This record gives sequence, structure tokens and C-alpha cells, in this order.
Amino acid sequence: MASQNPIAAASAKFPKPADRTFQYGTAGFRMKAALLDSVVYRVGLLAALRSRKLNGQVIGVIITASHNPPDDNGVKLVDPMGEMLEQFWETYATILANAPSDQALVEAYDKLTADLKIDTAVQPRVIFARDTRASGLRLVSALVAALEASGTEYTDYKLLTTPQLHYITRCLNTKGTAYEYGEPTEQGYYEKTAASFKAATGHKKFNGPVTVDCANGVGGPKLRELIKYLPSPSEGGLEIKVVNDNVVEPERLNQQCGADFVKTNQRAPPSSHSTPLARCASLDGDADRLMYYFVDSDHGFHLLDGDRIATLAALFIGDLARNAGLGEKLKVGVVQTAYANGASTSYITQDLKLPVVCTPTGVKHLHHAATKFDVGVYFEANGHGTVVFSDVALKRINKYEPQSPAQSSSLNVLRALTALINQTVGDAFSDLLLVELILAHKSWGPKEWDLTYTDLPNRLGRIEVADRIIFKTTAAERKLESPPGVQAQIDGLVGKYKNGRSFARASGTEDAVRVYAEAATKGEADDLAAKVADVVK
Ligand code: 16G
Repeated sequence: MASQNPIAAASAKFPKPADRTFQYGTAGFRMKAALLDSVVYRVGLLAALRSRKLNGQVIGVIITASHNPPDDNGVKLVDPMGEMLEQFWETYATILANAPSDQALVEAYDKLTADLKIDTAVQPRVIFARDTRASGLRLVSALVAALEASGTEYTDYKLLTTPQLHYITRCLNTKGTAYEYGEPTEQGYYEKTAASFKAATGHKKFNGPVTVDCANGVGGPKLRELIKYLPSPSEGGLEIKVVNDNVVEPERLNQQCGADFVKTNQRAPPSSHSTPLARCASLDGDADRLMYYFVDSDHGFHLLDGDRIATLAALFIGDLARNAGLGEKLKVGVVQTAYANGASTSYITQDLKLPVVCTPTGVKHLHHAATKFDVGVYFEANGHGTVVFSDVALKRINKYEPQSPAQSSSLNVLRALTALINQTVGDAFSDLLLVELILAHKSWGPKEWDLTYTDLPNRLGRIEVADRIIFKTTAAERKLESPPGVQAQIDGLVGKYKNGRSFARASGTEDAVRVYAEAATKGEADDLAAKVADVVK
């Protein structure tokens, strides 16, 4: 009987590994690609349910494992406005992924349909894309099987960066409405990004090229495509040198390059031959994170991470709003996580005089908190982030009548920024262009940017523990409430260090606990991290 149900019949081709329990986490499902076929099939079913529940709005599915090694892969759902899947549905994803048999899967699917009062007459619509991993195509076939078994109308956008798929999802769902976001195509994405970059840059000059390490991932070919739409260097445009864009050998993805390599190792990719003060940037494997860095004349390495991008963006947008005459009418705020360097937080609150909110790790938390401001700047230290403008802010910016030529020119830049910045999710391309145009407006090189404040020395460690689940946090992951007594020990240690701060939290993506520590000197930060690690072990 079971094989007559199309969902069960197709599921039989993608059996669930018996000894595995899956969980939809901060980054969707992510693991060794060999384990993912059943998971992707079931995510396809969930996408169909989600689209039906939302009256046939388009749901996005992206197959990527971002900065993870080439043998991994992952799958994530994108909600209609291009945001992350609503948190409650993560539980449903987990239920479907763990149904022990094809028949149990059908029962779980039918039960969700009934419990969520889903109208089965609604035509579900799903779009999907993937990064350059070798396993991507195989996983796409599992996804397509689910979409066909559930009667879903679908479009395969093939290779895209994650932010591009978020963009297209939002465009499709807003087309023909007052909130139309853009042309729902890859070309539409390039055209919108390039036009707004050109408008926001005006006649400002770029101080030399920027070299972009594309992690040997999908960002390479897509950045080369975007460049075709930008003004060329001979027309006064920005020169972007693309490196590490080998996608022919997928095993090179994220190897010795990319944003995560640079952030974790606090050094440039070994292949980098950057000259002093030259601007360098690294993307991650699906181009949703961005790191900047440079070397100075004594070849010291300087990292300009997500905190730096956030502070630069907040400084520039705050100034623009004031200069446009909208200072009182636009509440600009910054959202960070516990990993943000304490010096960046002090700079934002004391020098920029802007409010800072701290949330747990994971883009969905930051994004949500950022939408509470008129203009919310959010970045994780790892380089994932963007700026979101509320509907009220957009109306004010678009309707405001400037009172002077100076106000008018600031307002024009601000308007262009609202189109340049990908508001659905952190996007390394639009973040890169944002940084570049800010530096051009300020006539700053990386050194001037770096000098805005001095990072507190810090150390991030990864500790393997018997059971990471017992590590439960509170206060946006800055304190441990369990195991009992551990936080008191950490507090006792922190108190002994000048400018000391430290926290421990269970990783959401790896079987480990992460320990972060910062202090007045590098030696003290290392020492504090080691002592806190001993407490956690
Ligand atoms: C995921 C998150 C990222 C977060 C990281 C933390 C998204 C799209 N990605 O990659 O934001 O920084 O997990 O990893 O939300 P951890 O829990 O292992 O430290």
C-alpha cells in the first residue's frame, strides 16, 4: 500500500540512515554530504507545506554548506520576504527529517498538514539553487523528487550565491505589490546592485583596487558576472581583482582561503601576495560573509572583520541621515553578538552615540532585532550581516524634501544605499560595495578605517566536551546558567584581568563548546581563554 503513495514511493529512493538523528539548527541542516539525501528530500516536502500554508507564496531552498569543508553540504529554507525560515517551522523540519520510515514520513507529513490546517488545494511554489559543491547536483535530484511527489511547481536557479536566492525569493513574492523588491532574476540582481552602487558612489574616486578572495566557491563566477555590470576602472569605476575562484576543482573550496580561514587564523590566505595598505577581502563558500584585511609596511596583518564593517556602516549612515536633515527622524541602531569585540561596542555607544543590542549567535536573531530600529545595522564578527531599513524609514527617506543642496546630496546617497544593501540577508557582494563606496566618500584607506578604534586582544577556543547539551546560556549567550557553578568560576577568573571578558557557549554547528576571551593584552587574553577552557572541560 505504502508504495502507492507518491511521497512514500519517492522517499524509498532516499532512505533515512537508521542511526542518525537530524536537527534543523542555526544554519539549517548541515553535515557530511553523503548523509543528506533523505534530509533534502524531506526538506522539499516541508517547503511544499510551507508554501501551501502561506497561500502559495514562493519558498526558497538553498543547498550549501557555506564555509564548511568541501565534503559537507547543507540545506536551508528561505521564507517569502527572503528571511530565514520561521523558527517554529524548524521543529517541523526536524520532525520530518527524523521520521524512521517512508510510511512514518507520510504519516508525519499528513499530520502536519492536518495540525497546521493546510489547504491542500493551494498550489505550492518553490525555487532553489545550490553552491559549487560536487554533491550539489545529487542533492538537487532528491529535492526535485520531493517537489514532484508533493505536486509543487518549482524553478531550478542552478548555481547562485545564498543571498542571490534570498533576493529572488523576495522579488517573486513582492512582484506587482507596493513593496516590489526588484526583477526576480540573477540579471535583475546585478542590475539593481550595479545601478545603486553607481548612484551611491557619485563622482567619488576609489583609491586603488580591492582584491577579493572568493574561497574557490560560487562567489567567484558570480562576482565576475557582477563586475560586468559595474562601471569599468577606465570609466573611474572600482577595480575588483578576483582571486581564488577555482570552481573546476570543488575540493579546493574553502581550503586555505575564504572568510572563515582569515577570521579563524587571523591571517591572509597563503596565496595572498598583497602589498602594504592594499585592500583585500575574502568571501565564504556561498558569499554571505565578508572579511577585510591589509598588511602594513612591516607586514603586520590587520583584520577588519564584521565588527569593523558594522561600525563603518553605522558611522556613515548616521552621518548621512544627519546631513540629509533626517537625524531626528531615523533611529539608527546596531545589533551584535557576544563575539563582538568590546572595543567596537564602546566605540558605537560612546563615540557614535548609537544604541547597541546584543542577541544570541545566528543571523535570524540579529536580523529580527535589527528590524526594531528604523535603520538596523547588524553584523556578526564572522562577517555576516547587513543593514535593514524599516518601512517607515523607507517612506521618510523617499518622501523627504531636502532643504539645501547639501541635504539633497546626502539624501541621494542614502536613497541609493537602501537599494544597494541586500535587506533580505547578509550579502558579501553588497557589503563589499558598501564598504568600498564609504571608503571612497571618506577618502580613507584601510589604515584610516582601522584607526577608528583599537580592538581588544582576544582569543577564541574550541573545546571538546563529553556532552555539550548541558551548557545552557542566558543573557544572549554571555552567561552560563548550567552546569551549576561554572559561571561563578568564570566570573572569578575574569575579575582578575584588566578589561577581561569571557564566555562559553555550546556550538550550534559542531560538537564542541566555544570559549571566547578578551583582555588588555594578547598574553592575558590567551591566559584567560585557557583558564576558562579548563573550567569548561
Ligand atoms: C551559522 C550561522 C552563523 C553563526 C554560526 C555560529 C546563519 C545563516 N549562520 O553558521 O550566523 O555565526 O552558525 O556557529 O545563521 P557556532 O554555533 O558553531 O558557533
